[in-house]
Amino acid sequence: MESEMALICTETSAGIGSITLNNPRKHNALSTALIEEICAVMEQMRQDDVRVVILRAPAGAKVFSAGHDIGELPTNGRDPLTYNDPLRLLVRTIEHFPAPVIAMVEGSVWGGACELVMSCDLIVAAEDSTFAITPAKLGVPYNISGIQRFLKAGGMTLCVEMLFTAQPSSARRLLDRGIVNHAVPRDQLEIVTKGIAGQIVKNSPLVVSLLKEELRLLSAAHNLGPETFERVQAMRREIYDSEDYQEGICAFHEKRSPQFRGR
Ligand code: YXS
Repeated sequence: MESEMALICTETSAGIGSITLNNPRKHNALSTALIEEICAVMEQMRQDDVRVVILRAPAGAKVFSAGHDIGELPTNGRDPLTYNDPLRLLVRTIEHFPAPVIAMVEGSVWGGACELVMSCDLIVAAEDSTFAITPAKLGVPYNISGIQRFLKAGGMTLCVEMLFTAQPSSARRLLDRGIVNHAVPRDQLEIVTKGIAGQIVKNSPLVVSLLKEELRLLSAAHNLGPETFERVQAMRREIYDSEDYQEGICAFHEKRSPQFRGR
């Protein structure tokens, strides 16, 4: 069964649900509208007892997703990445979905879309795809649970370099670091992904769902104490109240490099 919403395409067949990001005009930027469509269709797939979900971009996509919709980042002194930010709701929806979600990645992945992909249970990537975590380039004070997710997926060494440089890393490098499950030629991407999905669908959905929740709970790193959390939030507030944050977003819209002044 196929259906077409404004910003995504979906299909469900033989227990496998497929969600294709389809807003090429904005390179699948993770706008509130696009995220609401994904969450709505995942709720339907949950009710339909779908046993695996594949999250993908159209075949041949140059950009998998350009990340958070920069036009939706608030510039009036509000926290740009609060608990109820749409992207945060989406990564929690994926992590709490009662069946595995596989990110089938081709093209370039930017910013919050890297967190989206890393919140999935498995990642099958085209070997020429790239991943760039960009808060430092845009002046965005990324939120704690997002950094924890990157750290859990990639480990400190790679995270430090990807976060501090904001430069793209290859799927092959992420494969070497165990972030990506498979890095394959583009023309193998769909067959490898659907092969894995097909193996999962044959297994007990109750056990697979239990395993997913057990793994999520056991892998959750230790949580910060309240005082530490508040201290980091105060540090983040200084940044989203800063001139540099305004400059990062303004520079993107003016299509120029930002001139950060550290204030
Ligand atoms: O100028 P028009 O109206 O045609 O629109 C352009 C871009 O402004 C728009 N667009 C976006 N709009 C909102 N949010 C975005 N993330 C975004 N990315 C792109 O799409 C139209 C075509 O883009 P254009 O002309 O740049 O295409 P291109 O082929 O030359 O370059 C493709 C990209 C993806 C390399 C380029 O668009 C780009 O660098 N996009 C921004 C990638 C990025 O830094 N994303 C991080 C978003 S912020 C985020 O995720 C977190 C908050 S954080 O930064 O903390 O990680």
